[in-house]
Amino acid sequence: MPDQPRPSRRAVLTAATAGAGFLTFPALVERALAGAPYILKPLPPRWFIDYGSNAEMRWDSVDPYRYLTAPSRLFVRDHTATPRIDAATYQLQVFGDGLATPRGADEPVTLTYAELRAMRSTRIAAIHECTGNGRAFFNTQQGKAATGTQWTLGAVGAVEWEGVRLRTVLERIGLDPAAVSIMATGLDDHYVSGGVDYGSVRRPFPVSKALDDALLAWGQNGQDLLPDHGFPLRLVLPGWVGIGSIKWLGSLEVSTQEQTSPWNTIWYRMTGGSYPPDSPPLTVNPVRSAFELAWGDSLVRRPEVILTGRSWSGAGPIGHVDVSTDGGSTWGRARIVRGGRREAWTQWAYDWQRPDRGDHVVMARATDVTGRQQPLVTPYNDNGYFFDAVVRHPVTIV
Ligand SMILES: Nc1nc2c(c(=O)[nH]1)N[C@H]1C(S)=C(S)[C@@H](COP(=O)(O)O)O[C@H]1N2
Ligand SMILES: [Mo]
Repeated sequence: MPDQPRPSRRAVLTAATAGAGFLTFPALVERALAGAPYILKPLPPRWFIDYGSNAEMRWDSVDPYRYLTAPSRLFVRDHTATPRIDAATYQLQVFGDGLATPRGADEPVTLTYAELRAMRSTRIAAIHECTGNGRAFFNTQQGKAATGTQWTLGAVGAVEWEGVRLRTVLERIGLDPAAVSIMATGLDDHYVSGGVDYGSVRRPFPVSKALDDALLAWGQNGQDLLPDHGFPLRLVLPGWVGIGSIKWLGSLEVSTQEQTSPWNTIWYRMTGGSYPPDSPPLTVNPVRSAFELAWGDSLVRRPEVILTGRSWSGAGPIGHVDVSTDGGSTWGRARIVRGGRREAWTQWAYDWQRPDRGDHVVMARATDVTGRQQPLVTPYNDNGYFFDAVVRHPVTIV
C-alpha cells in the first residue's frame, strides 16, 4: 500500500511480544525492539500528527510570517524508517547503458560526498509535497475512503534546496544522447508489504527532467539535510510528485530504455474509479490551497477577521486565489501577500467583513498561471492521489 501508516512503535512492540507480526514486518519489529523510532527528528504534537513512519505538519502551526518550511517542521514520509548514513563513507553510484561510456551496476562511476559538495552549487526554492496529500478528504468530503495515510493538507512544505544540478553531474560523466530514463534508488530498507518484498524504494524519471531542473541536494534552507529528509544526499524533482525525490540516494541508472519499478507501475499512477488501466505514472503536482488554521478553529469576532493561507501548484506560480466564507455561495478575491515567479508557494490573505457568530465553512480556490484551477470535486482513485478539490474548512466565530 502506498503511504500506508506504519503501526506506532508501541503497537509493534505489543504485536511482537504477543508473538505476532514477525512474519509481516520483521525489520520494523527488530527496530521497535531495539527502541529505535522510525523518524529521528522530534515530532512535538503541536507541530505534527504522528503516524509512526509518516508525520504530517499541522497547518495551524504554520507561521504566516515565514515563507519557507523549517526542516524541523517539514512533513516526513518514510516507506520503512529513516536510516543513519555516514557521509564519510557515502558514495553515489552512477551506471547504465545510457552513459557515453556504458557501465554495468558492478562497475559504476562513484562520487563521494566531498566530491559532490565541491561541485557548482545551486539553490532552488520549491514545493515539496506527497502525492497523497489531502487524501483524507476523499472520505470526509466526498464520501469514499482511499487507502493510505489519511493526510489532511499537511504533507507539503516549501523548501530551499541546495545542491548540484543533475545536468552538471551527467555532463561531467558523459551522457549518451539516446538515454531516456534514469532510475533513482534509495539506501533505506527494502519495502515489504503484504508479505511481498518490493526491494529498495526506487522510481524512474525521464532524462528530460534530469536535464531541466533536477537537483542532487545536500542542503535544505541553508543547513545540511536532516537524516529524515535524506542525509547525506537526495534527489529533488521540483514540482513533481514527492516520491520522485528519492531520499538517501544510493544510485542512478541511466538507460536508453524506459525503466519501471513498482513505484511507477503499481503505485503513484491512477488506478480505480474512472481511470483507464494504462493511466501513466504521475509527474507534475496539482493545484492546492490551505488555510493557516486548525480544523474547526475558533476565531474571535471582529469587524474584520483576516484569514491567511497558501496556494501552490506543481506547474508554476499561482495566478489568483478566491475565498468563500459562506460554503461556496459567493467568492471574493484574496490579496496576494507573497508569491510570484521562481517561488515555491503563494501566501494570501482575505479580509472577512463582519462575520456573524456561529459555525461557518471557509473555502479557498486557486488558479495557477497555466490556467489550472482547483475543482470542487476530484474524481476518485483507489490510492487517493492528487486530492486537489477545494477543501471545505469549518470554523466557528465566537
Ligand atoms: N529512499 C526513499 N525516498 C523517498 C521515500 C522513501 O520512503 N524512501 N519516500 C518518498 C515519498 S512518498 C515522499 S512524499 C518524499 C517525502 O520526503 P520527506 O520525508 O523528506 O518530506 O520522499 C520520497 N522519497
Ligand atoms: Mo509521498
